[in-house]
Amino acid sequence: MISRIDLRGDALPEGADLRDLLPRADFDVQAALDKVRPICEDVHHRGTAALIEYAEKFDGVKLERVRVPAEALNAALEQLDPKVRAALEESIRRARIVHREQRRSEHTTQVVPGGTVTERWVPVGRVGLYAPGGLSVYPSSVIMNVVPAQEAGVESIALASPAQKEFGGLPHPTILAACALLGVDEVYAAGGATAVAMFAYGTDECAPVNMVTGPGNIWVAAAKRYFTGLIGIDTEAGPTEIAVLADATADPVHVAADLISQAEHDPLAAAVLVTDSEELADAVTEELEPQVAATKHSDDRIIPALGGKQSSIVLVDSMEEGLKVVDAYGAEHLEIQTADAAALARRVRNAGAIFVGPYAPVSLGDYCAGSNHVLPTGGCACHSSGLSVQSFLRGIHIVDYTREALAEVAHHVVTLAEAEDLPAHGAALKARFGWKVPTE
Ligand code: HSO
Ligand code: ZN
Repeated sequence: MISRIDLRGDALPEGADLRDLLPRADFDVQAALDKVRPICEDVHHRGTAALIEYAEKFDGVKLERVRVPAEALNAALEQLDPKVRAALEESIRRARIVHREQRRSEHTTQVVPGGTVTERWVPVGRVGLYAPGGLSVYPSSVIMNVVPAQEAGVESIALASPAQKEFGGLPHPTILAACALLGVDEVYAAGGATAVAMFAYGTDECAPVNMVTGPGNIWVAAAKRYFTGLIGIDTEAGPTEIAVLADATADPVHVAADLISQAEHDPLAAAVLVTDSEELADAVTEELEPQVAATKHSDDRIIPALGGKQSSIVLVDSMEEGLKVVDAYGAEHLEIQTADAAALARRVRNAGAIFVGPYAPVSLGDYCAGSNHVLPTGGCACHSSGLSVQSFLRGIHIVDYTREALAEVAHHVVTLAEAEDLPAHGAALKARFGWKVPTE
C-alpha cells in the first residue's frame, strides 16, 4: 500500500540531491495556467454573466446571481446543527486567542539624534478569501482565513466558495453558517479560478480586492499565480501533506491513523513517514491495512494517496539523519513522535507547522489547536509561512529627519548618488543646503 525508500548505509546527500530522493506529487501549476488564463480573461470582460456560465459548466447549477443574499446566511446559521455550531465556535475562539497575539505594534527607531524611522503596520484594505467546495467542503478553512484577516484589522472581507447543486446554487450551508458566525456578510457562490478572477478584476456585484488568500485545487493555485503582481496572494496551496518523524517509541496505531487522516483529503495528498526504526515501519505498514479498510474515503482518496509516488516510508540511520530528511522535504505538516519530540521540534528549519508528541495530531491543528491550517505545501515551507495576521499587514516606514541630522549624512548620500551616476539624487540634498554638500 505504501512504498519504501531506504536511505540507510551511505552518508545522506545534501540539499537538492537529497530532495530529489524524496517523494513528491506532480502538481504542475504552470501547465494549468494555460487553461486558466482564458477563463480569467472571460470573467474580466463579461463579469457576472461569465461567472454564471462557468457555474453551470463546472458546478452544474444555473445561478440567478453570484452574491449570496443575507437571508441565506441567516437561514444557514439558524438551521445549523447545534453540535457543529458549538465546535465551530470553539475553533473560532481558539484561533482568535492565537491570532490576536500576532498583531504588531508600531515601532520607532532612533537612527541618530534627530533621525527616526518608524514602522507602521497597516492592514490590507480589502481581501477576497476562498473556501474550497470540491471534493470536500471545509467550513474550518473559512475560520482559518477570516480570523487572521479580522484580527489584522482588514476592513472589507469577501468570501467565495463554489455553488452547490444540491443547495440550489448556494455555497454549502455550513460554509454560509461559518460566515454568519464570523460576521462575514459578503459571500459569493463562485469556485476555482473564476472566483479568483472575480476578486482580482471585480464585477458589477463584487468590488475588486487587494489580496486573495485561501487553499484550493490546482485551478485556484494557477489563477493565484496568474494574478500575482496585480493583487497579493498567500502561498499557492497544493495537495495536502503530512510527514511524521518517528522513532521506536512511537505508537504505530497513532502514526497510521495520522498518515491516513491527511491522505483522506485528496488522491494526490502525501503521507510520508521518516523513521530510524524498521520495526516501527513494519508495524505502521501492517496497521494501515485495517485502518484504511475501516474508513469511509479509502477507495477514492486514501488508497491512491498512500499508494501514489508522493507517499512513502523513508528509512534512515538515525534521528539526526531523519531531521535532515524532514528539512529537505519541508512538509506542510510535520509530526514529531520521538522520545525527545520537543527538543527535536526546535531544531527543524523547514515545515509549515510542527506537531509535537503523541497528543498533537494534525487533525487537532486542522480544527481546534488555535494554530492556522492554511500552510505552505510542495516544499514552499523553506521560504514561506502559513496564513497569519502578518499575511494581511503591510509595514510602512516613516522617515523623519531634522536639518541637522540630514546635514550630517548628506555627503554620503551625494557620494553614493555619484557612484550610481545619479547626480539628480545628490542635487536633491544639495538644494537644501545652498547647493553645497555640508561637510562633517
Ligand atoms: N489539513 C488541511 C486542512 C483541513 N483539514 C480542513 C480538515 N479540514 C490542510 O491543512
Ligand atoms: Zn486536514
